[in-house]
Amino acid sequence: MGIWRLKCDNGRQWWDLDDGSELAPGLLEKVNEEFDQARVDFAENRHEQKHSSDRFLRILAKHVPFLSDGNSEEEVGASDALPNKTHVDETIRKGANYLSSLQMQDGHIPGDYGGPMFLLPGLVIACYVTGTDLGEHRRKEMIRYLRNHRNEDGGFGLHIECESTMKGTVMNYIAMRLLGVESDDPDASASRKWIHDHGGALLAPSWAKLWLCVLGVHEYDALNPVPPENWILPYWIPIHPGRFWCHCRIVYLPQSYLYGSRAVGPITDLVNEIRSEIYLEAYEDIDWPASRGKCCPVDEYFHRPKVQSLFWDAVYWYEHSLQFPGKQRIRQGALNEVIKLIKHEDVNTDWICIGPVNKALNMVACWFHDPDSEHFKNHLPRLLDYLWLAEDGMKMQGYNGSQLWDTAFAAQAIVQSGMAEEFKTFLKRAHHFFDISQVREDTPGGMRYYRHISKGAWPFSTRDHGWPISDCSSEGMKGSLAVQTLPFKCYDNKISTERFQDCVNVSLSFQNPTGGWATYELRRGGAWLELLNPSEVFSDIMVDYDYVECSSSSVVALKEFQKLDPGHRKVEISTAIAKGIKRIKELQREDGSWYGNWGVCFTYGTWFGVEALVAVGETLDSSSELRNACNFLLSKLRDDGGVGENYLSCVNCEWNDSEESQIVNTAWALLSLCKAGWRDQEPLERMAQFLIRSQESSGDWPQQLISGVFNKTCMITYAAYRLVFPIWALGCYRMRIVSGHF
Ligand code: LAN
Repeated sequence: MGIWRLKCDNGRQWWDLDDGSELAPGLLEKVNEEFDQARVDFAENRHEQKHSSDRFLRILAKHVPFLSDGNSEEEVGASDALPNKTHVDETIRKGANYLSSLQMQDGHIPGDYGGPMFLLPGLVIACYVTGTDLGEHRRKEMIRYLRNHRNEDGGFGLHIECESTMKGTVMNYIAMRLLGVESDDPDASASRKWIHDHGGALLAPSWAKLWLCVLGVHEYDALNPVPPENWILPYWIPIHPGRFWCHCRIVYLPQSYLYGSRAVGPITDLVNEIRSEIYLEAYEDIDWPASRGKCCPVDEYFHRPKVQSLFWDAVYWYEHSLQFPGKQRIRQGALNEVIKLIKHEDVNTDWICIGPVNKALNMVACWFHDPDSEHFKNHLPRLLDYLWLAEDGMKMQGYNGSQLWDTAFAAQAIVQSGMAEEFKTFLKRAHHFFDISQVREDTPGGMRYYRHISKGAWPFSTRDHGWPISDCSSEGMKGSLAVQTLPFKCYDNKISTERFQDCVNVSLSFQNPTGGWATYELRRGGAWLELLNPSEVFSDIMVDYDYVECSSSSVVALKEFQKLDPGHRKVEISTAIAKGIKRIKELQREDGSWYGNWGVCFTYGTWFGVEALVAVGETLDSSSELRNACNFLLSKLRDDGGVGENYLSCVNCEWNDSEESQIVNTAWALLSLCKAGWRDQEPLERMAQFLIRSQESSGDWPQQLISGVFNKTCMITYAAYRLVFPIWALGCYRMRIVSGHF
């Protein structure tokens, strides 16, 4: 018997099974007993509470502290009691102590970043095809995860809270089978039945079909082509993939390699069995070309417009019917270019890759290119960076973690509560993490590899990953500045003004001519490109749009920077801020809210909108936008003092009430109202009471509904939000009271 431990190295985090030999006698058994109890509790309740609560992390934090000198804070004695009797201080203190107990050696806050249900199968297929063995202990936990997240109707959704879809079900059925679940196992039988009842795997969406082809359970003739030749078109052509949103282009990059070389893994007995299991007809009798472009209606969020179908007809004709001398040579040239781009991405992310989808695809593409190469082998250790263990099993995360993002929020939350002095050890460690995570160089080759500059940026996860993001850079800068400008010294290594200037340089370079900020790059193409969005299940993936979150973080960070170094690029920064605010106001909806693109949903977007307006000095008296935003939030307040929306807000782009009030939504709303300076204390006090009441005795808050999203349809877990945002909101509420605001 071993013990699962969370390991960490400069932001890199991974779960491993240890022998636990250094632990006190009996501890290993105790921890494993608690793990088992957490597993049983989850499994028993899995159809009601689909979200795991990171209980393994809690159990470890309690029994085997992550820091060798312990994670507890030095006691400084209680600060002055507040004028009202709300226990605000106590709640914050307990929450922040619990938060400190989670902090890792390098200063980052770890947490579950799972949620999407289409990622683990990609990794499982990649491992199967390439003959990679991640070990029995991981295989077992992955099967547990799949069994736990099968819906009652037998299928799997796109994410943990989603109703069953063909994509989710086919991919996860195959994953189960490859991991060793027999075809007559009850879970496997139930999901196979779902597939059959809904028309069979011929109706799987396009990204799933590509994986099926690689595994050898689907035929490439049935795909809309993904020709690698796109990559050797001149860049001025508007459909050059270098113009697409980085995630989109970088997913289609390895896809085009696999498609262009018709890569198929070894056809084993198991592959033959799967062939016979997932279709309504015998594999040999299927008319593959006739199924091209078909998709199960339950999966279809984005309905393919006619113009796109015509486009695919033309490309299919090029691929299959047009013959001319040199066609093969062009293909080979394109494949060479594509593998060069894939390797550039691998090397410059230290083989982490920008995200989970291209991680698995790149790995498999490199294996087909040269299975014995060092380059391929370098992919293997980095697989572990994506795997997270919790009581629901082992999952593949949406990124290699959310380390920088969560830590930057956590630091700001504590500083803004006015209780920084009590938590200076925590803040000092967090600052260390900011220091080591800033990206210090541009990627070599720059635009030759379609890469924007990155020197000075902060990433979402770790420096090794290194892709710059507008709002992560800004939150990284805000977090660092918040700690570094405290009235007492709270850092070992000061981040120099030049390094902040580098960050400002990236930030300014990210601003679109519209005045808004997108995610990783400037917007490089027209919104009309969305007509060619080939993925049936995701929306808004073709180009990088202006987002309220990215724009707001950027504006606020620039404003903060001005306080540090007012003379630096003074006019440029002021102009950027003014244009940014204008754009943020354009993005506001009539009802006063902002749509949240990366969090669920309107409470999230509105929090960012409000932060930006407040940062530039707008007030409730001067700004109708701010008043409207506050009125919107207050209109959602319920009798219990909470606010709550569920993920359908993101999908339908309109407010959708959750059954229960949500801690995270309430925290965003309270935070916004406090920042905006709302003067009537009564509703704020009710919200604060809701948060205080909801806290658990450990200091943590319960995990409720999923709170992150991407591309409108897929939800993603932010485990730290349930802890960081109540602390932050109560902290700001506290400061309102302390400053006699009400
Ligand atoms: C993320 C995670 C972080 C997120 C924020 C920084 C919170 C946001 O403000 C900007 C967008 C960003 C960087 C973001 C974009 C989309 C990502 C990368 C993800 C949600 C994590 C996973 C997702 C990625 C696209 C998943 C793979 C799926 C595809 C459709 C390619």
